[in-house]
Amino acid sequence: PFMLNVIDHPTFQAGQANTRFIDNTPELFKFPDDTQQEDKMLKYIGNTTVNGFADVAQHSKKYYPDVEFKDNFAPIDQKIITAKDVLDDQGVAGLQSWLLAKKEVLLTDTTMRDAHQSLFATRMRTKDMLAVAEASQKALPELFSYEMWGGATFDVAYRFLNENPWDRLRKLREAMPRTLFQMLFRGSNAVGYQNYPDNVIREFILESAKSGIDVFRIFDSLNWVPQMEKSIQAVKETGKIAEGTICYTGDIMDPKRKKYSLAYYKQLALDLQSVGSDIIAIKDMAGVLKPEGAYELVSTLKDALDVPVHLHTHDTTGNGIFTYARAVEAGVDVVDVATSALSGTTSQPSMSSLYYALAHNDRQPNVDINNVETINRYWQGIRPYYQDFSNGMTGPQTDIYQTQMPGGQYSNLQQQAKALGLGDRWEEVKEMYATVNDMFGDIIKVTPSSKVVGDMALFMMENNLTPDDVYDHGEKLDFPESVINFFAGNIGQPVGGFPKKLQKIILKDRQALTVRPGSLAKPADFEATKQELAPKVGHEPSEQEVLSYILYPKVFLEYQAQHKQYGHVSLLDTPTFFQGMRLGETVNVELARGKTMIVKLNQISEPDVDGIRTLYFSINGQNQEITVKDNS
Ligand code: 3PY
Ligand code: ZN
Repeated sequence: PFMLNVIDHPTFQAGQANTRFIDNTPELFKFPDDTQQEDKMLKYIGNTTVNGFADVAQHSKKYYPDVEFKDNFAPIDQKIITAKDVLDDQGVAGLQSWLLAKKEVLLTDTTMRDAHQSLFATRMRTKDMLAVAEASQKALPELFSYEMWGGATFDVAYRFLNENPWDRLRKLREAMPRTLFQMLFRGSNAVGYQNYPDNVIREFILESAKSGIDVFRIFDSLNWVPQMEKSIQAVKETGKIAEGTICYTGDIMDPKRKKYSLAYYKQLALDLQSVGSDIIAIKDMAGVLKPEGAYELVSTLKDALDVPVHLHTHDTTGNGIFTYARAVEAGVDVVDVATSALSGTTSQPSMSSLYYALAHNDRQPNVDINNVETINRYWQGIRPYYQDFSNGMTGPQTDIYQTQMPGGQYSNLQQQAKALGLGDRWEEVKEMYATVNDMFGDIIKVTPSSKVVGDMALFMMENNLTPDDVYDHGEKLDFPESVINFFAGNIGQPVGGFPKKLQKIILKDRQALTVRPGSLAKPADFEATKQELAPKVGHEPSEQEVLSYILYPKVFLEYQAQHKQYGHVSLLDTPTFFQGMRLGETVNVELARGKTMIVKLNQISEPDVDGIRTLYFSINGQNQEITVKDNS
């Protein structure tokens, strides 16, 4: 097949194109690389059509939104100074003063990161973000920032979406140059689930800053300041914003729960400020911060700190807006919200709900609510694309106050449970999660410590173990790797130390660390890694590729192999990417500006004796067959 490049052609643009046009204009078909690209794309479509996509049901009809989104927004008014303008022109101190002087509460939009991580297992594709990126910047220039990178998006992009996360950052940056971009960074665990050497943490931050991140929300899964300090220092080298983070758990208003008290959080915030945080974030990852608790905590921090305070919650219990309203009264500077269609339950509270909740309040956010609604209609249109990954939560879950499971973990752990055949025992999994937390001594639960608790809960369920079984016969059990690592001190020291008895059972004869793991880790040798990687990828690896390989060697190489085989599948529309094609259907793939591949699926043969099916396509009107092994 060959590539049709008619859109840019002068004859076509002059409206004189007819069927003869193609025959008379052979120069349009000379794109040797495109042939390869097309073949790869067809292979992907064919394979997905025949064998489906992991965790996606075979739907007889594909869903597309009724109306295509059009960006009709005017350019940003000249009078408006965005937060990004302030940071770029006046630096971090300028931005801090600008924030502190604002009367209204500012907003971070988490739609492109935490919202989809928390609602549908982080599966949102770059294509669906890019379609609305430029419009969002024009529609909502008053927002503080967009959280659109980090957390689980990094590995999920490679692992499940066949996408390069660095490309996502670059493309969004191009589309939204006047918007602060924010990422979630797990301190010494970077965007992974384990500790990395200090020089890897530093390089990752430098490269992310260079590629477009402005605000680094840095947390540690055990609230251990030494684990955040190196990251904060690295951010300071870049002139970007270091948001040191306290992860909230427990209930400061409950006098019986002494471990995580108001005094504890206040001291933690002061410590984070003294190691260089430019903003302090309160990260209520499970959504257990109750309204009065929010009022007390924010009031206390606003009194104690010199830097702005940024609050993050999840709406799992249905109380998110109330919590924010009380935090706003207490003087919080910024809060995290998501577009309505991707808000609520395990995600953030809705941007437009908060806007209306604060009507007649002098701190009501300054946004154009009609624009908020217009952008939301886009997201409403595409949300059904991801239905198969959704956690199925249809209303508030107040049992979260007991289980304390982070919103960002909920749908991911559910997928893990399903994969182990425990899908229909989800309620029990949640109870076991709370039981394991008690066994571990009531720890802060957020990635990766939350994953340790989740892994242990699944392990106990799978093996029908009670806590007593673990205490009585633990020496005979092969505990999950992550659990052993946790008790060995490899992700840090929990508040109040490890429960000694359980630690002994899990570690057996192994010694536990009591110091910061990064202080012992051998620095990565970037040059040697580059040499090692080059033959594996077949080219000289970029800085970004070296970092990705260090963080996720296996995942990264698998992505490379997939990419070699299937090419730029991130260009496919999302329904086709997840569901392939239906007989008789036509799909357009825009390979580059004005270069569209028009794919029609005409027929699929029965499998032959080896299970091979032949798929008959036409590509831009030319017939083409491919064969696919049917794995069913
Ligand atoms: C992450 O680390 O990915 C989180 O969202 C934690 O809440
Ligand atoms: Zn979150």
